[in-house]
Amino acid sequence: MDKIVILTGAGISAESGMGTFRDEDGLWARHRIEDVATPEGFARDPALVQGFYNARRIAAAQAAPNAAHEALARLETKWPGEVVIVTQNVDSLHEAGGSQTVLHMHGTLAGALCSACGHRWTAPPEMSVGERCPSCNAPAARPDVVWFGEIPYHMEDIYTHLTEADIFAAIGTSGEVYPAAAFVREACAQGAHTVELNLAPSSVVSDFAETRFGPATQIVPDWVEELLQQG
Ligand code: BV8
Ligand code: ZN
Repeated sequence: MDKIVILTGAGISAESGMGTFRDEDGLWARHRIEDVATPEGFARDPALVQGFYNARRIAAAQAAPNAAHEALARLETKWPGEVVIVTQNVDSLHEAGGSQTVLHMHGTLAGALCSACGHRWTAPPEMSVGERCPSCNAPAARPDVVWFGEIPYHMEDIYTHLTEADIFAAIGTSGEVYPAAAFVREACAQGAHTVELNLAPSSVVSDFAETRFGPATQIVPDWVEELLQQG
């Protein structure tokens, strides 16, 4: 039975009130990427970076999954084949919407990581500068997110899923960040049918066989219902 692999980005969480990155009022409009989403930026100004992630962690904890998250959970439950979500998002809205198989390639706001010993634990709502690691006690705690220049998580599993995909969909992502933006080419090279569901054409829209434009809370449930009708 057909395997469906779905890449999601900030756009799927936009209607849950979460900021996107590159839309005009997006997160990056207020911060330079280099200052808040790189290891160098964290070393330079840990208070700015912890503050940036604390604000997003608190906002994410108060956000609710939207009809697009819930439609993907319905697809996973009702589709006879495997459904895998690979998300660039660091919020937990896919899980809150009922999805079981979610790979967070850029990490999660809910996670904390010790840069001294590699220990991982559930982050407090707000992390402070010099937060101590519960395992080695070093003042080396950081958000467990993947910054620019760092290796994304689950890459081996993701490439395996891409080789096995019969359908590859990208939802709510601008196709600006690699290696995620190149997943469609991997899937296409393996014969998958590729579809982009987005508010506006992404930077890699020409790599997709099919495109559907509109707000995710409208076009994702429609797409899922059509798939489930086909069976
Ligand atoms: C790596 C951290 C090596 C957590 C993030 C030059 C050329 C090419 C690549 C590079 C280069 N120089 C450097 C690189 C590599 C670099 C990169 O890609 N840079 C870019 C800027 C050029 N990448 C890396 O460093 C990555 N690591 O490459 O390691 C490697 C390579 C291969 C294999 C192994 C190792 C690490 C990248 C991770 C960076 N961390 N986040 C956090 O703070 O969140 S990236 C950040 O951007 C978020 O994770 C976010 O998810 C991600 C992508 O953004 P989008 O999700 O797409 O969001 P965006 O705002 O851009 O777009 C929103 C879209 O939604 C829009 O299209 C909009 O139209 C749409 N939308 C809006 N509203 C709605 C909607 N759609 C539907 N409905 C709506 N209502
Ligand atoms: Zn430690």
